[in-house]
Amino acid sequence: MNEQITIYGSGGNRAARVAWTADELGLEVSYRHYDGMIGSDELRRLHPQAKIPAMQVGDFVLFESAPICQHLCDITPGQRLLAPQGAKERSLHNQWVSFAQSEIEAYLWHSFQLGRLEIAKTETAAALALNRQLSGAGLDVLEQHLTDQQFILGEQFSLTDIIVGWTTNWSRKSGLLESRPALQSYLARLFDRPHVALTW
Ligand SMILES: N[C@@H](CCC(=O)N[C@@H](CS)C(=O)NCC(=O)O)C(=O)O
Repeated sequence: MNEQITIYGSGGNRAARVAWTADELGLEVSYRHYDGMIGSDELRRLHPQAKIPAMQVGDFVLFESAPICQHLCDITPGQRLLAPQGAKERSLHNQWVSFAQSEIEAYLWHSFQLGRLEIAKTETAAALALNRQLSGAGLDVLEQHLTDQQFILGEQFSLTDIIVGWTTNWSRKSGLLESRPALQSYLARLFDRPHVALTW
């Protein structure tokens, strides 16, 4: 691979998914991040909402953390993180990524946004409680799924764990894993990996 891969964003946010994927793949990428980058005109040229992460390779631009990670796997010969297009495992990967983002992460994100509002906590309490309940229902599915297997797709670590693991870790930070021991053990396994980019 001869074209420089530039990732916009770094740290424990969703850019961590991309950094972790690149490290697992042994890919050399460069990172661009500075105070004020989110929302900037420079970033808006890559991402219509000027959010992170985004990726640029020559004149090819991609945003959304999961597709960026998937692209990095797809362009890496011999990689073992993600099954090829058309394989059943690839569709299962898509299923769990979609599930984690829509049934768990969306509610965590909404609660985070409510926390940013300058209105009294009492005014957001009902919405926060509903978000806890709905994200909890998604987490219960993951908890059950991981009761008798090590990783999301079975016994082998995969890209699915990088993406869903990030959501699981945010759930932990949001106090949602206290009664979910299988997910706590799952996170411990992820934190044991040498390239882990999740933050405690
Ligand atoms: N679904 C997007 C979410 C992107 C996103 O919301 N990124 C956050 C950082 S984790 C961001 O840039 N937020 C800026 C803001 O909220 O103003 C992805 O997975 O990449």
